[in-house]
Amino acid sequence: PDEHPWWRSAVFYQVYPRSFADSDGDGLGDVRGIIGKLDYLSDLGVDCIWLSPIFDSPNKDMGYDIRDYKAVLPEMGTLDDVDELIAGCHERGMKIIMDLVVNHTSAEHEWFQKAIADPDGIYGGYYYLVAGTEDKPPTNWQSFFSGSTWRWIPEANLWALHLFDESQMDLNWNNTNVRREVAEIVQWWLARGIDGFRMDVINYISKPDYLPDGHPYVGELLEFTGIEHYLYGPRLDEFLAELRREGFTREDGSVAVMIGETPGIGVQAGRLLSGWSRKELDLIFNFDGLEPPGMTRWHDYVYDLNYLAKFWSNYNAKIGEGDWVSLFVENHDNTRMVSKVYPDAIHQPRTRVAVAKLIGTMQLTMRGTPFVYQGQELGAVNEPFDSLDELRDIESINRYASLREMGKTEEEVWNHMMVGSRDHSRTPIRWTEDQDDSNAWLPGHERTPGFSVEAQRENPDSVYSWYRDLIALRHEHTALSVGRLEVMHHEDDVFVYVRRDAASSWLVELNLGAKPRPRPPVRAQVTPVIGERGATMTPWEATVSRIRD
Ligand code: ISL
Repeated sequence: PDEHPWWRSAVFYQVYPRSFADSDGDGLGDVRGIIGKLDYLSDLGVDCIWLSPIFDSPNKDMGYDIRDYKAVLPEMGTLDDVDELIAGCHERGMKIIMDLVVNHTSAEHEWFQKAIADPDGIYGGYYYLVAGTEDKPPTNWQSFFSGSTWRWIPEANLWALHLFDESQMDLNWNNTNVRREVAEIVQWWLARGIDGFRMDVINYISKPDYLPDGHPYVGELLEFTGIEHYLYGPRLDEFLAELRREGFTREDGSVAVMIGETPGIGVQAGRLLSGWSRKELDLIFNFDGLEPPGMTRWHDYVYDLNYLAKFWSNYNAKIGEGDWVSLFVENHDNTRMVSKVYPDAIHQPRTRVAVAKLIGTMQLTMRGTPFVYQGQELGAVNEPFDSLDELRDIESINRYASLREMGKTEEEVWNHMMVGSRDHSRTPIRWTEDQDDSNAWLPGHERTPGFSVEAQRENPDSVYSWYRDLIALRHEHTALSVGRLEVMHHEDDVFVYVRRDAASSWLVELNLGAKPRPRPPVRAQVTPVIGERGATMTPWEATVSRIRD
């Protein structure tokens, strides 16, 4: 293989466009807003932007329900704006990838509209349309966003499959036309200069032709009845390899980066999907680091960073030369890690800063490719929402309704929402101290002084400055990105490791807890470069030091 393809040492940054930057003040972030912040991203040290969907969409699932893959949502901009955005990234030496959401389309996509108008025609084969009667869905499958995976389409007298919301219709990848269309969409965007894609729930695309019931026990275990039929479907490897060849390969033979969002895929299955010799994906997102075993995003518990330390170091120990790890702690589907680790962070700005720096340090000095989610570099915390009518996410709204139907009290369900709602990480980025978001599509109330971009850029002790300095250090010294990882010590919240290559060696010392701890002795001579290094490790301390051999 390529010794180290560019994406191994890159720092990715996820932009959630509707909440990133709003250039025209209409309450919705837009493409011109992002263009206006490219210098910000470049100063931070971002190598590649991942743009959550900006395509034409009815926005039932905030753009993860695409109506037209080759058009931009008018409120977000135009294709010309996107061309300018791509050029702006490339001018600054950054790359940019988009979100490929092709497990499903919006029900408003013309393919689906044509399919239900003429189920026997070409487009009828694009989806899972099953004949039957309205009282009996074809299988017992449960959708991710509550209720059955089957929607009754009265005008066609058919059932249609949706693993997510009832407005997100699953494409039938066994159909060759579907696969050809997807490859063509990818080629079309590559021709515009896009450097690759993050591929939404891509491990779910292969399903059997005939869909059987899900096993009730499997459903109970994983919460989603039926999942064993598509979590790693029969033709998944074939479809990914084909898409790599037909879609992602450019005329000159180079391949645009393919990053799979792969919920439920563990370390070894992940290697089958992304090991270099497999010629399928380049990287996968393994979600097991976000919650310890037995926990989900909806459980109310305090996240222990020792778990993440073990998860990332064990992950590296289990893989081979042709495999690589993606390092992420947040995205637009998860609550803020600072709040998971320290729930009262919103009221304790100093601890909030320390915890945010600690998390960032582990993510940016561990072996793997970091994906920073917008706001992480500002120490963003969960949003103190007041009531249900402030929430926008379809998953939360559906879940709220179904838990109320099951007899839970309003208070119970609201507390549950405040634990796991995806809206926590979707409020607008605060660029200035006095920014007025009152007309935003999802307004935030969190207004702690000193946490806006404006304030943090001027403050050398801010979370922002810490991220910027760390990323710069990582760029300067390849030991910190692609170098070896040696765990020296992990006990009583103290996690110490070395990153090393032929050019330099680094010591990372982390106190993953709220108590001061003695610093484990180090034999080599070390000079702290990021953070301070006293005899005792302060609560939540993070230090990166150069080792002089
Ligand atoms: O929703 C889940 C469980 O509650 C997740 O496991 C889910 O499968 C995963 O987060 C998928 O997310 C992606 O696809 C969704 C979209 O809503 C998310 O925003 C996107 O990241 C459907 O397109």
